[in-house]
Amino acid sequence: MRGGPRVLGIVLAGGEGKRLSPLTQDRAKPAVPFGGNYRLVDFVLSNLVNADIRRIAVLTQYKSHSLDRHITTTWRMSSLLGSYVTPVPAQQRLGPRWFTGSADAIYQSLNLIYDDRPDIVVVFGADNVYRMDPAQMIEQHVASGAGVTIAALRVPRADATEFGVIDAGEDKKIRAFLEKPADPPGLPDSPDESFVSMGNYCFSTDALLEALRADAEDEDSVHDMGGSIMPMLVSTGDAYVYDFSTNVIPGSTERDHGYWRDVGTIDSYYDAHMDLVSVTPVFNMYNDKWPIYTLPPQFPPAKFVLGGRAEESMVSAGVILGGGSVLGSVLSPGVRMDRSSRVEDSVLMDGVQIGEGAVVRRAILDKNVVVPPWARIGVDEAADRERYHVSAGGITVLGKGARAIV
Ligand code: ADQ
Repeated sequence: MRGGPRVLGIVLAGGEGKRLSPLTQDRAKPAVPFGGNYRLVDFVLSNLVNADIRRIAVLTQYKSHSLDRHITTTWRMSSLLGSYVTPVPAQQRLGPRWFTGSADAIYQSLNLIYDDRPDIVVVFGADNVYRMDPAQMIEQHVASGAGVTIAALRVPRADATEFGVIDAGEDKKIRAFLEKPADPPGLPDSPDESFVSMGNYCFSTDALLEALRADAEDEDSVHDMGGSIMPMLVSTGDAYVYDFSTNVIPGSTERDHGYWRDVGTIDSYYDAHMDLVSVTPVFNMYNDKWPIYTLPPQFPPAKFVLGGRAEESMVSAGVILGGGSVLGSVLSPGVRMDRSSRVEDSVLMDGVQIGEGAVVRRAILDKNVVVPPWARIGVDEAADRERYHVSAGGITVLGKGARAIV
């Protein structure tokens, strides 16, 4: 942030993302492709970079190869200007053990903070789809003198069991923080909603260092940001809440104001894509006043021949529709479709091939999946359940490189 405090960004990107399996079978959750061209981690990195936070460490651990490759190729910054986005793998700096939790990931990487000497450290998760201007949260943090400020939003109370639930006063001071409670408390003005943490934190450097050191000495701790560090800082009266609904994004409208999605399950990941291809999506990927950056592969433009057509869909570069038809779907770079094939309400990742006469409905096909001629996916749910992964919501998923059965 120009002229303001010196800010270091730490992005927690070591999550395993079990509930997104098979999409996370051989990649970390932040590396899961999204919206044709992007990976999930591009959202948080774009948010930070758009706010002029350009010194960022991305802490990785689980199956990090494709995440690491994506960050080093896409997010190369000019070191001449003192900017960097660097993936930091778990290095066992403090002995022969991997990160035991997200707080331990930062504790084991404290050298990054010592080297950078920031005034403020923003610690953000890497798994969510949203636009946020972190500078507005930092401004509140500095003005309040808090040790930590936690970004939060309202969700239906029934969904709050998956989150850190916050009870805050009018003065924004957090009175209680319950990590993933079985019975989340509702809000006084809205009993069916809870105020939950987005997993994005803004720390004064000293408060972060002190909390991490105390946590490291506690043998009973699970060394988790939400499970250990937040309750500790709340108990010392040092934690404040930042209400995400007050965050203003240039070019955003009433429709997508406050949009934030945890795409942690196949069904939520699928629904977020169906929103993108709807006629009036809630989330506007095309808002170029707050761009979401990535580096798409080099491909010629999409090509439609032999009657190939697409409606209500996003079609990336390098796609060739050689006679097939597409409705309500996202086609990533390099997808091929042959004569008389049909794809509806589906997400096709890079290099998927759809053979002549094949039908694909309500499906997610990971990279390089091959659907041979006349195969059927998403047509007979019982048959799909025997052959493929089918989500609770009935979405058929084929993992990377799989070949559909005819
Ligand atoms: P969860 O998302 O369940 O809850 P977690 O699994 O720790 O928490 O993931 C948070 C972020 O940390 C993710 O970006 C993940 O990739 C990363 N991460 C997890 N383990 C890591 C490790 N060992 N090393 C590096 N990175 C790691 C959290 C908070 C809740 C909050 C929700 C909002 O704990 O309070 O409500 O995020 O989604």
